[in-house]
Amino acid sequence: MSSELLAQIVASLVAGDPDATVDGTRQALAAGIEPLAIIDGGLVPGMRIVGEKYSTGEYFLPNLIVSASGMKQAMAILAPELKARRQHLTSSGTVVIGTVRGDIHEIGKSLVATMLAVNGFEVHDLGVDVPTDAFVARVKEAGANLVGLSALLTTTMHGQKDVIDALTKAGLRPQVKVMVGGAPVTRKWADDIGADGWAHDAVAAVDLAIRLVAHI
Ligand code: B1M
Repeated sequence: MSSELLAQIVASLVAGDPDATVDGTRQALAAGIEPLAIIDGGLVPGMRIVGEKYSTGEYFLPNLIVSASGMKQAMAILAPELKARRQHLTSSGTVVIGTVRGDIHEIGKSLVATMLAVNGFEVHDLGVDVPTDAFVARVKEAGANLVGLSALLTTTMHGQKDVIDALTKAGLRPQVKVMVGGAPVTRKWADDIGADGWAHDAVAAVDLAIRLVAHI
């Protein structure tokens, strides 16, 4: 019974049916399945399959967005349940992420944030148009070991360098890795501004994040 419900959740994510993901999550909770088991046995494997299909070109961006939305809605249902049971996800690392100052493009950054959360990162999503100092302050507050900087405009990309410089100035650079991304951002730009890594999409960002925190 419980494995069937979890399989349904996996299938709903792969099918890109957020309503079914939400229904399946509610049914699983009602059947007494622990929230962590729903995440580990339903949501995470489902999103992994979606990510793999995206990487191989079988799925496209809209598939990723729709499935991520289902995952996000399901996580919103499970978060208070986890809290009530005092269960915690094993954290792969703590990441502070946002779209840099002057830039309000949200979708790609949120996709990356969701995929990181799905893969066990504690994610502090600061949103869009984030002032440089806000990244620094939250890294200190959260004890983050990773910062993710998104920029979609050629005119705001330099905001990524500003954050890296500010982290250096605050003495935080040795304890935190920085990854950058966004449509105009390239590996060369990442190297030029002293970032630790660049990812071209949300799936690659998860792989990169895991590699970066392993080398701190
Ligand atoms: Co804007 N916009 N936009 N826009 N917009 C672009 C980026 C643009 C390329 C369109 C174009 O002209 N062809 C162009 C930029 C040109 C340039 O600088 N080279 C542009 C412009 C000019 C503007 C305005 C200046 C327009 C104006 O007002 N004159 C204005 C700027 C506002 C501002 O930010 N200050 C503006 C506004 C907007 C909207 C508000 C209307 C809207 C955003 C809505 C929202 O986010 N809530 C919008 C949109 C939707 C776009 C396009 C059409 C789509 C962006 C998107 O969401 N893509 C975009 C054209 C395009 O990119 N083809 C465009 C889907 C998303 C999933 O992909 O964000 O690339 P993306 O994220 C990917 C990867 O890049 C990567 O992973 C994601 C998932 O695969 N990634 C990371 C992203 N962040 C990452 C971080 C990482 C790692 C990977 O590590 C931390």
